[in-house]
Amino acid sequence: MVDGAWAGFVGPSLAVDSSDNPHISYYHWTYTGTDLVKCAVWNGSSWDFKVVDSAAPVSGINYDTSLVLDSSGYPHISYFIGAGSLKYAVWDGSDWDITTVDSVTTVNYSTSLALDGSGSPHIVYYDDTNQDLKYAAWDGLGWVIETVDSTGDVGNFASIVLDAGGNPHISYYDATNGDLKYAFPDPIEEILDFIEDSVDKGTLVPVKPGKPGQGQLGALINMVEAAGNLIDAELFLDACWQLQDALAKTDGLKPPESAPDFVAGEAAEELASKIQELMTSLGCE
Ligand SMILES: [Ca+2]
Ligand SMILES: [Ca+2]
Repeated sequence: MVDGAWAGFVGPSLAVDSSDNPHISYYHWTYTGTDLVKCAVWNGSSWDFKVVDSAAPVSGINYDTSLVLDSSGYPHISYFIGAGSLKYAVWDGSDWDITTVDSVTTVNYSTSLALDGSGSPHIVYYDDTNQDLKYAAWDGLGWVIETVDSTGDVGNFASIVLDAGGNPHISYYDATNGDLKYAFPDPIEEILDFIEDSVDKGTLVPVKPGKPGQGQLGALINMVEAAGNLIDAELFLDACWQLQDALAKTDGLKPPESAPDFVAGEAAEELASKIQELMTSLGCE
């Protein structure tokens, strides 16, 4: 037994360090009005207990913790506090650094945490006000929060892993349809969204004025969509040719090195680098 004394235990999460010692995060319900988020570590002969957060009131409404160890073996934990805050705690060697990830909505039930190659946290959780699946990532300055799925009651019991490129892959439950679902970022959709947003903001504009310019913008969008269809059909070499074509229209280079560009503006360079990144991930020559 790890911990006891009439405590209720909810939302445990387990990780094992490089010495094969287990670390477990969990809620310790005391039924005295001061409930605890704790982290227990096996030191080789007994359990060490650390209180992560003692501001977890109201036994029973906070549900889940998620624990990951970083390359130094320090625990990172996502968990819920009270009726409306998703928190993220990191052990820095002497103390817990705690930040609030999302406090706008009531968030309850489940969370899952992963660390990317640079040690930055990526967290998925269920927003039970809107019954949505949400995803928060630390970008070095703050939390970038996205709603991954919002159709019906979706997002509970989510689990996240990051692939080698740092992209999130998420499994979760769709309670409206009783389905298990899987979400991952679609780079084609991201590029198309980026084009649409940039055109709306005026940071991406057709090089040619009037109808010819609109036609070229449409052609560029068609190239990206066609590449997406070829990727779906696993015709990666053909997708590479399509993307190469799209890149030549956005790369800021002119003949003889490259085709004339269809679009310009301050977002053009970023668009080109997004296309280039996708080509790299597909292994295009
Ligand atoms: Ca919803
Ligand atoms: Ca060009």
